[in-house]
Amino acid sequence: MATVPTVALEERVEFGTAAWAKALETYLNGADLPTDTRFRHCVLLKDAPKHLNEDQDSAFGYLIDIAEGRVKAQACDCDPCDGAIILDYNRAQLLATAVLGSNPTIATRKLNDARRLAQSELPIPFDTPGLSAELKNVLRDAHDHMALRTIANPDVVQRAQALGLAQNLTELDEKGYTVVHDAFSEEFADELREEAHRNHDAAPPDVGFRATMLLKRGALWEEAVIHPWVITLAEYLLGRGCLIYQSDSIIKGPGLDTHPGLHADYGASRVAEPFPEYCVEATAVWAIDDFDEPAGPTVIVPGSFRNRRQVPPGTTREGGVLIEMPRGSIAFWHGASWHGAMPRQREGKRTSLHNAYARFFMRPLERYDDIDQAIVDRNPPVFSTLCGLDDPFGKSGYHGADFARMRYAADAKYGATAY
Ligand SMILES: O=C(O)CCC(=O)C(=O)O
Ligand SMILES: [Fe+2]
Repeated sequence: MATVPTVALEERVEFGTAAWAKALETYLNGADLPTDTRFRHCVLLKDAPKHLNEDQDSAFGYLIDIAEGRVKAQACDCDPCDGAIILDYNRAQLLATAVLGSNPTIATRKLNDARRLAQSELPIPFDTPGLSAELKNVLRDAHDHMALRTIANPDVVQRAQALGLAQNLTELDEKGYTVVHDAFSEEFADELREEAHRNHDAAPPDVGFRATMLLKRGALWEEAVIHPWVITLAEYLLGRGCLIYQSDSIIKGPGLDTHPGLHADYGASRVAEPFPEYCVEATAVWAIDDFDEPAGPTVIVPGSFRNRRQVPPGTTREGGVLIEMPRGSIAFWHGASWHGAMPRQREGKRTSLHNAYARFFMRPLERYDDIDQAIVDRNPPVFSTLCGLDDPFGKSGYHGADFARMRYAADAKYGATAY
């Protein structure tokens, strides 16, 4: 039986919509607010996707108004609006979909990370100066309650453009790979590195250079797999509803040659040739340590995804381009691309995280449909989708398919390819 998340599919909402405001209002009305609480937070969201704001000349937004024991959360209709906060829709949703959790240090880092990816000092209601401790706590819990229900803007191209990823989409179209820089903080890199080395050190001898099945091995890998820039690139190539195909780390010590020759990541799935014109699998590689030449970086043949076939045996790395990138960068490639990695030529170790994603009808290498419910329940909806819990596969009963999930997948346009 596949794991069933606590938040039902019907409870999911798009950020800033009337349904989103209603869910927030319901939550706040059930919360324990001091009777004399007064709070007003009005947000106008610029550049919302067209399906939410047909009238692109006006901003779209929401209002949280708590006064005399009544809570209103609704579409913002105050015009002109005194003191409205004006935010970019797609950037603000990076925070709206970030579940901060109960550990204050991690919550602060997550908040900072969302702000860094948004390239904006996004205000958040619970940080409004002068709030009572009670109100702050209620608003903080309300934030996570909503983040657990909020889906990312389904208009992937509009989302990518607003997040500053347009050039990355062009590179994926033209070369089959791209690199996003400053994609994660030094602090997060340190946490990932420490945990990766702990996993590798705890492994039996001679198991190789990989640690796999990471989504069942700690919260920081969960956080990494839903990186909003990476998810945007993945959904661009693979369509909405894409799955995690494999989540693993690699630690490469001096002289180690992990990937001699070239390969395509389609290999494990034995995708029939010619490969489909659309992409079925794509890989993100996180440089947790620098990927410079002596570190043994990835090497890739630009445009090789257009060959639409496996790499002929014996093909060498000659003519490939090194993906050199500083720690904190993430490379992302179309899984039909011909690539390998150079041997490490100096002391020390290259630590990397490899998150591969696949179109929703593919069979992933790693199985997560039986993942602990507590793991799914502490993450936003995209995590459940990645684990394969939102689609109908493997969920038929004796009296038919899981039609609710089949409908959800159709309504959410799973598999539709933007490029
Ligand atoms: O470690 C590398 O640089 C390349 C690894 C690889 O081929 C992959 O993650 O698909
Ligand atoms: Fe590969």
